[in-house]
Amino acid sequence: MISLPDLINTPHRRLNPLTGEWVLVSPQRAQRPWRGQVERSAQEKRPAYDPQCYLCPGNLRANGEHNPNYDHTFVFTNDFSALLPDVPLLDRSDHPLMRAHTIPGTCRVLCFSPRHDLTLPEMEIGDIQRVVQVWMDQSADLGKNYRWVQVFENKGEIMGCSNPHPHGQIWALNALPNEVIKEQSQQDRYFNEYHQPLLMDYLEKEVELGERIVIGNEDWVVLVPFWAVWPFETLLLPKRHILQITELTKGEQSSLSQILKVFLTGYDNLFNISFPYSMGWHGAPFDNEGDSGWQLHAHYYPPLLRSATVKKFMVGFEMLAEAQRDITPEQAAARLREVL
Ligand code: H2U
Ligand code: ZN
Repeated sequence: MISLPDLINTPHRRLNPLTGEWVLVSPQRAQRPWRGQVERSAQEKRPAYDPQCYLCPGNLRANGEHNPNYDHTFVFTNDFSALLPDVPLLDRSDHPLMRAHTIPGTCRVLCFSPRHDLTLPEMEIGDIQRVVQVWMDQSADLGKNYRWVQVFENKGEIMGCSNPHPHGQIWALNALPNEVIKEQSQQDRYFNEYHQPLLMDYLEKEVELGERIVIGNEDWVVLVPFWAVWPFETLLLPKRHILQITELTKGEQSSLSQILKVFLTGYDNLFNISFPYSMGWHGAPFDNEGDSGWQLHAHYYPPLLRSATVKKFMVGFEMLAEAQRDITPEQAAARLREVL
C-alpha cells in the first residue's frame, strides 16, 4: 500500500483507474520544507456592475441582444458556439487514416450571478444552490437531445477565462468525447469484474485510509485522488451511488452548495488569491442503458503549483511521455486541509 515509506520517498508510478493512464510521482524532488510564500498578488477590486461586461444584466452582447435584468442566474446560447445544432450529417470514413464526421451540438453560457464582482465561493449558499439547480436543469434539458452534456467552469485568466464575471459553460453534443470514453470503458470493465461501481469502491477505500480526504459532509466528499496529476487537483464525489447530476435530491443540492462554498474558499486561501481552475461534471451519458459502473463526480484541475504566480506546466516529458508530479497527493491534501 502507498503509505509504505519505501514507495513514498522513491520515484514511482500510480495508475489512474478512471482513465487507465499512469502518472509519475517524484516525491524526492519536493523534500524541501514548504516555504509558504505569502504573496498577496494585486487583487483588482471589481465593481458590482461593469457597463463594459457582456455578462452583466442589461448589457449588450456580440450578437446584438441585450441581457435581461436577471436577479440570480442567466443562461444563453454562446454567440461564438464551438458546436452548432443544425449541421448536415456527413461521415467521411472512406480512408482509415482520414476519418471525420460532422457533429451536432450546442454551447451555452451560464452566468452564476448578476454581480460582476463575486466568484462562486463568495456567493451566498442559497445562490450557489441556484447554480446547482441550473446545472441539473440544463443537463436534463440538453440530455433529451444530446448524448453528452458537459457542464464546466474555467476560472481565472490563467485558464483562458475571458471575463471575470462569475460564469460557467455547458456544451452538449451527439458523441462521447475522449475523456468520457476512457472513463466509461474503465468503469464498465471494473463493474463487470467486481460488480460495484469503481468510484464507490474507491471512495470507501479513501475514507478508510483518510490520508487524501480534504473535506466531507453528510452527502459529499472532496479528496485529492491517489492518481492526481495537477498539484492541487481534487475529485468531488457523492457518497450515494448517483448516475447523473439530474438525480440529486433537494438535500444533496443543499449539501453540495455548502461543501462547494467551504472547499472553494479553501482553494482561495491556499495562495491568497481567487484560485484558478477548470472544473467539470462527469456522469453517465444520456444514452446510457441499464446497469453501468458510472458514478457522478466533478473534477477540479487547478494549474498553480507553489504560489499565485508559479504554475505547473505540462510540457516536455508530460507532452511526450506521461504526466509527472513532485508534491505527493497526500501532501497536497494535507495542505488543503490546513487552509479550510
Ligand atoms: P469563457 O471566458 O469562459 O471562455 O466564456 C465566455 C464565453 O462567452 C466565450 O465562450 C462567449 C464567448 O464565446 N461570449 C458570448 O457568447 N457573447 C459575447 O458577447 C461575448 C462572449
Ligand atoms: Zn459583469
